[in-house]
Amino acid sequence: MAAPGENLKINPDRLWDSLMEMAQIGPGVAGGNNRQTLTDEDAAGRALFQKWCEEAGCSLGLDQMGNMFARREGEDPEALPVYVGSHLDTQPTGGKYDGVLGVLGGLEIIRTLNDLGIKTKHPIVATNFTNEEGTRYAPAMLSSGVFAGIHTQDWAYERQDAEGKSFGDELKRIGWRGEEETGARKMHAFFELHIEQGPILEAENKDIGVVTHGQGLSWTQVTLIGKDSHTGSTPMPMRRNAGLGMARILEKVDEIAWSHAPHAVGAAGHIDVYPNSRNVIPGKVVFTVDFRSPDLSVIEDMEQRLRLDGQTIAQEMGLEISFEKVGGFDPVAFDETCVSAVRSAAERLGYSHMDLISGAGHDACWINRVAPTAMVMCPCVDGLSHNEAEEISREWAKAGADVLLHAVVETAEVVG
Ligand code: HGY
Ligand code: MN
Ligand code: MN
Repeated sequence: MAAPGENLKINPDRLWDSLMEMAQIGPGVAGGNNRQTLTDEDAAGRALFQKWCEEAGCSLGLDQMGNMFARREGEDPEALPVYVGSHLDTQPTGGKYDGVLGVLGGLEIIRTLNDLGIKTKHPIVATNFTNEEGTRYAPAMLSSGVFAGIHTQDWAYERQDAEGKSFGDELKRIGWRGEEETGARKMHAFFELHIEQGPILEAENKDIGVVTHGQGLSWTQVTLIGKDSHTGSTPMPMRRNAGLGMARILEKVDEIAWSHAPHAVGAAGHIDVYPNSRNVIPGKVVFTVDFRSPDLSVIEDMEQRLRLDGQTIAQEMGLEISFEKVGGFDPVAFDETCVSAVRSAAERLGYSHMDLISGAGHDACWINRVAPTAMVMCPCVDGLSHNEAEEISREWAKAGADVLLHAVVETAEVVG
């Protein structure tokens, strides 16, 4: 496939302006975003994305998981499209770029090709996957997971948020449940532009991460049952303190992850304490342990040790313990042809680059099961993400979107 000329570039100001306009929807309290999936804010962000795509001449598709597809026609309507996208939903204290850069980077490609009157053999489809974050509804990457046949749609519809509202009901309530069968679409290839969400690219002074692999993820929800009792009048030997049990288990989680240094990581970000009253010993805690590693055998070892150590601690303290696997995927190796298109684009455009393993999970990790897939990453300041202070430079956004443009256009094959 002929590579595009090095002068083919996106419009960086237009991309940046779109990022800043989208960031106005579902603002956080500290400069970032709280546009959680299937909220009214999510609906508003979707509507803005749809408006922009229609203005760019795209035809819009929507599947039964709310995944959005904005199609720019190719010269060969029978050719499978090249998809390019990510997610618009954010963490409760999320940044302006996580996911959004990939969705609006896809739109910017379509806008740029329109400006230049460039035609491609394969159609190009800008994409927004529902509920990548997995915060309001576990697991993460839920809708790309249904699209790739990992989860059934019925199971996904039954997921409940902390208030007991189901995914299916909320998707319908915000009016973004489509008719298309989820996963019926076939892809020629899929590309996702994403901020690194880690410190490597900035530390190595590289503009572009050529993502060859994605590390695997494991989410185990742990429930500990003790006994609510008075924090003042209950003698220490009589306490069944589920909160203390959790603290001891989380110490073990840290120890287990460190035992597989330097690549493994482990922590708990979700913790519910009941009754969560200042003068009641917690009788119940529910928390989710997030383990990750590029090596599947390391993930399996960490999961096993969590269960063994958790049972020992619970037994010693007279607590009941149960475990539920609530999310996870194996380490991912992306498609070599697509990865090479990313790498050669960075070289052609003169952007510093390095191969990278993605530390975070992404929709691309599931789509990689059903189509040749690769990712482009750009640095973020101090490697910070899932924090309202998440920041990138205009130059990094431009470099990432330029490389994405070249990889997509090369794969979609310019004609005429
Ligand atoms: O959890 C993840 O890695 C992604 O940010 N959802
Ligand atoms: Mn993301
Ligand atoms: Mn995220």
